[in-house]
Amino acid sequence: MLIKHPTDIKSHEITEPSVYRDRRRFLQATSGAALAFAAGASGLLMPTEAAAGRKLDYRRNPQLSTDESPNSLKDITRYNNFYEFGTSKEDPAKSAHTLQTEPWTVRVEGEMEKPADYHLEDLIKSSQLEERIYRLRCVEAWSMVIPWVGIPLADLIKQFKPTSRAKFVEFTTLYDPEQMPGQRRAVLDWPYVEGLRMDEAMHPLTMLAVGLYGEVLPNQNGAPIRLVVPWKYGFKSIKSIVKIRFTETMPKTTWALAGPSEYGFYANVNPTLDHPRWSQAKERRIGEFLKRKTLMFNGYADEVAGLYAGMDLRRNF
Ligand SMILES: Nc1nc2c(c(=O)[nH]1)N[C@H]1C(S)=C(S)[C@@H](COP(=O)(O)O)O[C@H]1N2
Ligand SMILES: [Mo]
Repeated sequence: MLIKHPTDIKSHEITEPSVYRDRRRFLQATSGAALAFAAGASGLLMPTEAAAGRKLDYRRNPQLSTDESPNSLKDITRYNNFYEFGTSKEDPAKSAHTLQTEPWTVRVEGEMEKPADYHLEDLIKSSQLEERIYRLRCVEAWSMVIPWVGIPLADLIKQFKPTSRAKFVEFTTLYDPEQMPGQRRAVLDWPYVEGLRMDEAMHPLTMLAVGLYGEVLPNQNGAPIRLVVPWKYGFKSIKSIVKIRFTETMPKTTWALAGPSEYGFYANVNPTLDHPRWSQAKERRIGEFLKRKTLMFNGYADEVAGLYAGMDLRRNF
């Protein structure tokens, strides 16, 4: 991302609408089934069992979903940014199988009542899973539409009871060069860190995703739990989270450290503010030929513009 310009689309990335329609029908038939994480909690699953692809029990949230057609499962799982598994878009799909996602523990600490380690299944069980179809706009000027399954981050934060000193939330990805071979190269300052202001983290659109297309997240998409913040550039949506920390001061985030003039803390999608090396005015929807205009806050301005009232977005980029 730091070094490359928007990459060109390859033929295998073209969306196949027929595949998508079949998938929808399949999901309608199965989405009521209570499966997946309940089984994990009862101890029936061996730690080595591949989790990706297990069906999730969730309810749709059409109010918070775009009615644009989602990209194909193929696009979403074969064109990824996940530098822990390599810097090219094809690397994560090839290499992320070495990540062990069960069992998985998330450390929650910092400015809060009772710092603790949480089993992933317990975090998931504490809230109703929802499907929300969101646009994802990468800072590299491509975009996708993805049907996530996850939990509102606000639900969890309320349970964690942060103190009044908590102004930001910091997220950290697993650091384990054995499982994440990309971490053996110093392309970024590992582990990957991201952060949100508390009001951004509490916004109803912000979610922690544990699935997509109705099934447990594929490793390359950030299994077993990743952030999704649809009005910000894709790099804010940190994958494979092992730590959530409430802080008083603004977290030092990986991309802002790597290139402070190119990537800011806020990283709100903004077509009027170009990246120093390329325009942000347009984007290529993966699977489409012609570019489309990028929308302010990735099209979520009605919902989120108020968070930044009175702020200079050219300075706070
Ligand atoms: N840990 C980690 N999280 C990450 C990244 C990464 O390299 N490492 N890449 C980011 C970028 S640049 C994008 S665009 C999105 C891509 O998410 P997707 O592959 O699920 O579409 O993940 C983000 N989260
Ligand atoms: Mo990105």
